[in-house]
Amino acid sequence: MNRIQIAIQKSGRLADKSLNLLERSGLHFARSKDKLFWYGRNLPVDLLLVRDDDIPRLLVEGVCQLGIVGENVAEEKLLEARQGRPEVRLDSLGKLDFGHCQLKLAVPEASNAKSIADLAGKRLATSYPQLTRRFLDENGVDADIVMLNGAVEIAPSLGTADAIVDLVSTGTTLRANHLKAIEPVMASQAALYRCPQRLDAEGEQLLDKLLTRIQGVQQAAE
Ligand code: PRT
Ligand code: ZN
Repeated sequence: MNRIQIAIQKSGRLADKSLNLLERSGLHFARSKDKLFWYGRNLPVDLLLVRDDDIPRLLVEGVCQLGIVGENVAEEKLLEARQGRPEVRLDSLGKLDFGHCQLKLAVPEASNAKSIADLAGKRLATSYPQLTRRFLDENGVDADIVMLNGAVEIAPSLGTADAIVDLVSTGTTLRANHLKAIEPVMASQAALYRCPQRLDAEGEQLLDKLLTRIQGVQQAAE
């Protein structure tokens, strides 16, 4: 049978907890310091260490069969992929109870805006243009989206945006930049996803076994 590849974040907020969950589920890998690929020692299951943004595509294309990524990233990338290919899917196998955060709409402390409706015709800076567009559409509001890959929270003080849609966990970053959250856009946490393609019988059996083990570790932690 073919080996199963699991994609996790190489470094960042989800990296350690993702690896830890897999190791506690009984997977042992031959670690290599710089490489992106760790070979599975005890099961035909290997690890791919990548940027979180790449994980949804690796799954959609079936390069990896399992992946751990924030729901915010999975949903954003899925909406993006669906523009060209409406049939694209990504199957969630469950939330993992770490990496909790909220995508929120925030405005300068001095702003009078109370909701998204007050931002009609304004500019919203975000790294999540798809989720932001969907939020605008759901609320029947038209506004311009300014896509930024980083430093979104300084856009209002630079004058490049009137509001931001960004991830918040403690709220420290918003406060430090004299911003206040006015509406939640999406709650997110790390989740386990699988590729939409069906594997051969042996592969599906191995996926089931892994899932059972991961759920066991999750329940033990509760
Ligand atoms: O290099 P790579 O592309 O893999 O990593 P990355 O820099 O894109 O992502 P990373 O490691 O920062 O975040 C990975 C995932 O962690 C995110 O996609 C979320 O699912 C989750 N997560 C949880 C967060 C936060 N909490 C979070 N607070 N991601 C980012 N933040 C940032 C936020 O963007 C803001 O700048 O932290 C700041 C706000 O934090 P507070 O505590 O000040 O509110
Ligand atoms: Zn990223």
